Amino acid sequence: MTARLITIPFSHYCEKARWALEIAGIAYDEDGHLPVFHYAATMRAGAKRTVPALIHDGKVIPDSTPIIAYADAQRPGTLLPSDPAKRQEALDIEDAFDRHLGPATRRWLYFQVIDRKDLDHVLLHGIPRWEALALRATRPAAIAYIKRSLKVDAAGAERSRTKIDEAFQNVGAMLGDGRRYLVGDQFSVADLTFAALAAPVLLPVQYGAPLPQLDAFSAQARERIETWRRSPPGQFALRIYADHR
Ligand SMILES: N[C@@H](CCC(=O)N[C@@H](CS)C(=O)NCC(=O)O)C(=O)O
Repeated sequence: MTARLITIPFSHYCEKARWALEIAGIAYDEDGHLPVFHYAATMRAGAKRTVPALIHDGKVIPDSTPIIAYADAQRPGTLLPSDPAKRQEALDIEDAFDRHLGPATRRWLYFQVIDRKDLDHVLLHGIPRWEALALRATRPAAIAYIKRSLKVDAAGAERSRTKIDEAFQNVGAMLGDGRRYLVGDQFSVADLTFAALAAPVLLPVQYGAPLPQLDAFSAQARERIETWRRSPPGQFALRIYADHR
């Protein structure tokens, strides 16, 4: 039966899940919502507050990490290495990106674009029409809530920039030996997670939902994005997108 993936369409954790389901060949319908509006869908499904959440064959699978494990179980070896040591290494790398890189790229991007009404097409893609209409009235309160809860301010964006640089340095060090993939000699959850969670600052064209275009950013932010894109880890993530998305 077709699965249902509850998302905030532009969310990079949701991108992780979409990508994994597509690689594993699990057919799904995306049930996209605006931030905060998504609570009704996740609560109703009995998932956590956060998205993505997958509903399939009567099972509720919250969080991108179990969703990836679930996807791999349908087609073993496509996302998780079959060798136990390599599998653990890939899962540890995924966990580190989930905890550090994901929040940092999200906050950095939000800081650049959250007040930009001209970028509403990014927010409004793939959500119910009533939520788009409701956003007109709730926008100031919703933006204030996101800024407060995710610490979206200049100091937070600068801390996030440092964290992104650190994650890129770590990946750069791993790639220094000439490897083509982060773990072993084939694509795994580690590569997918790095590419998806770095996507908000690399803007790959293959991303599974609209992202702002490079020319929508300030000159300073554009320069940052171009620096990240040119770096070996940025090039690596863009290649992973081009070859595997
Ligand atoms: N560990 C979770 C993190 C997901 C996450 O942070 N999702 C955000 C959207 S990017 C969310 O649902 N935030 C709503 C909230 O925290 O209330 C995963 O990997 O799925």
